[in-house]
Amino acid sequence: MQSVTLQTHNGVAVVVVNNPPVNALSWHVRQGLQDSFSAALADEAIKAIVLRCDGTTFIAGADITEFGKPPQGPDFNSVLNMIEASAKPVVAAIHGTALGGGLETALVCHYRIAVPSAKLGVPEVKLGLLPGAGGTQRLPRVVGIEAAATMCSLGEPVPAVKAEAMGLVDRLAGEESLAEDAAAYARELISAGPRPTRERPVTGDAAVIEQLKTANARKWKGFEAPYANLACIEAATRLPFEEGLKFERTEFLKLMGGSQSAAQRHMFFAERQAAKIDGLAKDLPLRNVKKVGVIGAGTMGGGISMNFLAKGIPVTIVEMVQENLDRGVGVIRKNYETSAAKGRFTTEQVEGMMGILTPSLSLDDLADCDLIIEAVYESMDVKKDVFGKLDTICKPGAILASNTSYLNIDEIAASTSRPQDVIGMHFFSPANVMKLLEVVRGEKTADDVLATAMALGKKIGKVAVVAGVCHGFIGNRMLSTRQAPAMQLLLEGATPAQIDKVHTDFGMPMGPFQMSDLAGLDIGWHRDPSRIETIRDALCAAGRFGQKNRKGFYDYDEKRVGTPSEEALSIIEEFRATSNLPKREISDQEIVERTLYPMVNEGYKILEEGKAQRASDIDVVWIYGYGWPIYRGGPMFWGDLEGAGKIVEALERHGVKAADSLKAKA
Ligand code: T1G
Repeated sequence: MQSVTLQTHNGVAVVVVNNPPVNALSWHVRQGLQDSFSAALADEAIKAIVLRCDGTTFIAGADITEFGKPPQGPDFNSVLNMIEASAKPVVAAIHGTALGGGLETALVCHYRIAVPSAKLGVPEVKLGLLPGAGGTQRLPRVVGIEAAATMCSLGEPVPAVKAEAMGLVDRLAGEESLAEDAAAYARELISAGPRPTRERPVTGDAAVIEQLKTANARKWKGFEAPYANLACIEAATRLPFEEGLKFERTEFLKLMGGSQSAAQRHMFFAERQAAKIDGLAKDLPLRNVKKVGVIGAGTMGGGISMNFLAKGIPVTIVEMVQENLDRGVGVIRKNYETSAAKGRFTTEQVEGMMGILTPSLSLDDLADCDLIIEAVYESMDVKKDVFGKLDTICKPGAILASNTSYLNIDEIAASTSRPQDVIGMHFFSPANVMKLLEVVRGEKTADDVLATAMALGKKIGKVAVVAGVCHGFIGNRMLSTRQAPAMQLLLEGATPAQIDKVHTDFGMPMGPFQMSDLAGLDIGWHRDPSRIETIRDALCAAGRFGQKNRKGFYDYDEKRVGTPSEEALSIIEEFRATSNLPKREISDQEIVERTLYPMVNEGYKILEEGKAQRASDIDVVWIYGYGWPIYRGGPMFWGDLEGAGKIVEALERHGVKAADSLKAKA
């Protein structure tokens, strides 16, 4: 199949790229562009050239699958320089998403025409990269420093209408007449005189560069690429074009050769791979979910409901007590109104979403729902009781899902006469914010139920991952392997702040003790202050429950900002003394080995037991469920970078049994 074809219509050449699914600039596309433009430039009869794409989108970037492999086909920059040097006007006709190398290709065309629905952007920063084909030098010359710096460092696309206002697009085409409008525009340009060249001046105020750094300091903590992008923009403000290109090239190669880009590119594909269910026919008919029932209007039930309402899917939310139902509905409205105040929704949209929420005090009102998700108290007895009732109430074919975070889905399914319709849909708190959804496949879960839950997860904006039935599924099971050693390290002399700092320096949003304070130390506490068997017991006995009452491992101010607590440290010290363990200096490296390596080890066990489909799914769970720094690529990717041998040696030195598959890798 020809990736690029050249057609000519009375004096105007049309170069058409056709490389599904996103017209990536694979080597054969670059070859085709080079051949087609050479031919068009050499043909006297051709007076102007249009570059456009078949399929759903204009070129969406370099072919990421080619990175890290030996280069093939013509060099991207040489193809771009040929286009830009053309003596004949070249028009880029844009639809879909002109991204990365795609936008860079459009930038070397002299003019750009786009349909209103198109988007243009340079998302390379999200891959730990920067536009490496002149984008950081051409953009500031077309749209000015402010827009170029923002586009490159944040990586968000710009809608065509805004792009036209910014001068990134010269003309808007009819939504259905791009090809014709582009050809007409090209014909117009034949006699339009000199074309814009790369030597345009860079305009705008470079102050935006520091402003972006200040505004995004937290978000960019640990990341290299945003700063490299801004360095290139800054270079464009003071270097001649050719020098700027060289600067950009150097910065690009630094990023391309680094571990952060490798990690973020790994995650680009990992996130897409997670949506695939091995062994299932791709076109399996899904169950139609038009109406959702949610049981429980607490934090989870409310958050879960919001995901569906925001996508226009009606929800019936059921509580047992009017007061709890009213509170839950009130929290949903308040959350939407808060988002509306930030401009995320209009008030009409808020009313629209609230309008398709039906509060109820009776499970019977779930009879016509296609999917019911229970988010009731985390007790097997309670869940079995609820599923038993659902079995009699819900219509045949309804999907019965539990939001349990670790209980056995098979056991829950056994309390119904339809285990094939039972599945786990484990949302992460806050459920309307966190992107991860663990879809827990029971022994008897039907394939179409699994496929429907995964597709629905994507539809409501989640990153869904298939998990097998085991205690804690994937994420919480690995999390628990970190908690015990973290507590043990306190007994041996480390402080909560030291251990948490190792984790936040690593790039986690918070460490084990900050997380415990957030969740609440009294979760699962036996409530007997005289029974003190663990450090948590000791803290709870002293009334230190965590953020909820502003004292846990840390003290918290009214903004919930934590600071080390003398009282907590003395309680820990007192408890530590009863364990007659000698107090010793503990290195940060030992904390990594004893709290992060066991998580990698557990990931290998999860794969051995078939509770995750692939290692990259485990990475997806940790990045989208727990905020693992994406520039490290997830626990399994990071474990490979650390080295299996190094991990096995450390685990065994600390008395932890290494998984067979991890040892085999070592
Ligand atoms: N290269 C290779 N494959 C790609 C690809 C790419 N750039 N983009 C998407 N795919 C695959 C993807 O893996 C999936 O494969 C299928 O296409 C559909 O993707 C020099 C160095 C364009 C908005 O970062 O943002 O240019 O799973 O599921 O939801 O300066 O894909 O079907 O086998 O995402 O409709 C810069 C990345 C590259 C854009 C479409 N460009 N892509 O979204 O489909 S670096 C990007 C996207 C660069 C230059 C630099 C999205 C999309 P499969 P999809 P979608």
